[in-house]
Amino acid sequence: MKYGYFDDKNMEYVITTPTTPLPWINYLGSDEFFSLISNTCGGYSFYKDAKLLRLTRYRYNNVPTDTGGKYYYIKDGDTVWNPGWQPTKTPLDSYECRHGLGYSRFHSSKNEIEASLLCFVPQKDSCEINKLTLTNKSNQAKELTLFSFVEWCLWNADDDMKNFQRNLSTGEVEIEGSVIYHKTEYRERRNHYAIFSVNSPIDGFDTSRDDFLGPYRGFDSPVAVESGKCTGSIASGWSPIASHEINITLAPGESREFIFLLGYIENPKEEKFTEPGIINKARAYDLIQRYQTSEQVDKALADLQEYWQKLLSRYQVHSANDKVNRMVNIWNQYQCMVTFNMSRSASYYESGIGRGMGFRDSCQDLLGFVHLIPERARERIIDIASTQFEDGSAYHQYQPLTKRGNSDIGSGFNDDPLWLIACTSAYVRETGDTSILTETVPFENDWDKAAPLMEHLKRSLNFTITHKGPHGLPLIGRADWNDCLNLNCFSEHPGESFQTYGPSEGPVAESVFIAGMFVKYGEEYAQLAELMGDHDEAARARSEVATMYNAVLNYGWDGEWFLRAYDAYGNKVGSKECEEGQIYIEPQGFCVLAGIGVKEGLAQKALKSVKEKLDTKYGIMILQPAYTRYHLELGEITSYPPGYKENAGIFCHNNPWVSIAETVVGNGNRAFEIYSKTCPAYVEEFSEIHRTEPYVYSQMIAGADAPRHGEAKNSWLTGTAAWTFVNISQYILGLRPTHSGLMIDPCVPEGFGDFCLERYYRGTNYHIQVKNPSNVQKGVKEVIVDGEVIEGNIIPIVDRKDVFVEVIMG
Ligand code: BGC
Ligand code: IFM
Repeated sequence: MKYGYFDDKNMEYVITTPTTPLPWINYLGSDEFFSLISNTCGGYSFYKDAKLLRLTRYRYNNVPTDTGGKYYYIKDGDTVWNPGWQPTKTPLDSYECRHGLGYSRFHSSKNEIEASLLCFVPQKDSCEINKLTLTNKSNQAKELTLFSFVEWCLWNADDDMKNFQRNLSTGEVEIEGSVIYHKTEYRERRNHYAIFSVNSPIDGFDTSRDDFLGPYRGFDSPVAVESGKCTGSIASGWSPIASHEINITLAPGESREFIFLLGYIENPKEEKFTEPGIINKARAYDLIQRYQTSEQVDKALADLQEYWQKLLSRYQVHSANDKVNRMVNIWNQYQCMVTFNMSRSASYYESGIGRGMGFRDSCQDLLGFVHLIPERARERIIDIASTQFEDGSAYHQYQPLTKRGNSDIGSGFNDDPLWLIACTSAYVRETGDTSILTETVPFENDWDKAAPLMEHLKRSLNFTITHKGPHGLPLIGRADWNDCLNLNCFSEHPGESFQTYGPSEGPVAESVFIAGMFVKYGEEYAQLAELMGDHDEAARARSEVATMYNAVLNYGWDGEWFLRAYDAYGNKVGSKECEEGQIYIEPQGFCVLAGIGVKEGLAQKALKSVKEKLDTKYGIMILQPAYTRYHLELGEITSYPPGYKENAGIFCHNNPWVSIAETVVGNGNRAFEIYSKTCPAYVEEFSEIHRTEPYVYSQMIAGADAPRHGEAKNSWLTGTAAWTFVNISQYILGLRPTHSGLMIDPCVPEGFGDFCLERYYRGTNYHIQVKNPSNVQKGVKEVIVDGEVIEGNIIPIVDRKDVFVEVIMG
């Protein structure tokens, strides 16, 4: 069952009922000012950092769900309704929500009044624009009262939820004309404030939540709205809000438009404070002036749409498969941008106050983003590397505003260092910009400890080399990619369970997954060393890779599949010898995509085992059999009920690894089958089971052991976005950036047909036509570049604006 449909022409998902199984959200903003907005106008806004600079309040865990947002109440006689249905939930005569790229639109109607609400964050300004148009479709004049509503968050969203003894006394506002200023904290030299304004005269306002709502009332029944009149309250402590009241008369057929603006204003550091508590409004005036008219707003929206069009044009496919086209050309790339911006900080499943930017997460997000805005990817790599420790290990997370490592969480996830090689390699293959490798980057944000980025990568590599266990496999530390596989949590060092031990000192848990990563990214590191002319270093890395490869073959193979790990006692994890958790997906996917066991015939076996033991109609599960009881020696993974999350859920993130692995062994049918099982455009058909947004990936789908098999959770912020884009764009459609050009090596299902790719790469537009006359799954017979047949399948880098390529598979 569907709750809407894709409008590919407008690059929108159109939701046709407000009662979707879960809130279906969109992200507004792509640089510094962001808003989350649901299909019923729920959500919140923040500047740069969802924890530290939160503009509006949102309550997770609320009942009913998704309460709190930017609301417009329309009072038409005794009827009060909202264009987004919530919070009054007055039944609407019509409703539609269109989530587009960086904007959302609502069209709804009630009693012959039509409302159209457009919400977006313009490109260049730190604000969200809400343009509301009301039209009288009846043949009588209508008297309406419009009320706007936002609830301010007192900036630090974490403190805002906890520190009531202080916060209920700090709130301050100011009103001037139609502009409501939120000034809490201004007097303590924060030098920032927020505004909520409208481009028309107002007939009233409220800034105290209690006065607007009335005692014991919720957002669904504000007393001010019910009585048709704001109270003119000036918030002093408690909970400041901003609400405008506008009385409107609409003649039959008449429309009126209102432009609301929620803005963040920060005075530059060097600017002296005026009197305490007196804000400098000049910047607010300036900002408001830029969005006074419909023309200004329409122009800003058109600029935003053009921006997206241009960005997405960097990779486009035209094939006979509409679902692939839609995901590749629009939604998958869009989600990659959102994950790049948010990492794992703010979604409807990440509260914005918990996790900031993940080291591992951000490195992976970059793999799906780097072709869009390489300059921002470059900056991000430097930021991430700046949090690395001198020994190559890394803070697991950092805060976006301060860009400092999070010492509460610390380090010890032993896969982290290698992801830095992965993203740097992707960046250099995309751009050819080797200058990043010589750029001086601090360790732990301390410029007294700084070294060229290439040295950071070397330390990443060496961290694995110097942290191996008795089987010559990498020590897992606190965990590897699988955060919940905590093999050292039961150790000889109670109370110190999160340390990374050397083999002689204590626990010896080892990870086959990190070994797979080392083989892949060790080779990519060697290529970077070669680019830098350091052939000895490349040879050293390759010899370490060969050693690791052999360690995997000797100690990481279980007979029919790759082992997952050795626990702290040296016992196998993910082996047929185990009672539960006999096979895990991660090493099958990663070892094979790294090329391990392909020539030995083990890769094919491992993939066969995945199909037999882990596959379901909704995707591939992370492990089987699910753990039915808690295992102290395995940690958090066994804390989940069977079928959820890391305990046998379908962890979407590693499905593309297996799909890529299938392309490595040339199995296009299976690679595509895996791709399509979790692909939103396919999953849309059964949205009532899947429940999360059908236009983006979720982190997890409940596995076969779960009562709600097929139900997804944790939509939007997941490495699935980047890895799926890598899979479909680079491996299935097969266009892969290398240091010497674009490799074309598709691996498609039978019957996929011919297709075209448009790719902007290193200053050139490549127009690539792939023909598959013999309907093969893999294999390139001929590549013709601007009329000339070339050797091999790497389309060279040229100094021309356009290059036309014909590729014949066979
Ligand atoms: C959570 C896991 C989650 C992981 C993500 C853990 O603390 O319990 O469920 O997947 O963090 O980093
Ligand atoms: O790898 C992690 C990721 O960093 C955060 N989400 C869960 C994944 C698997 O544990």
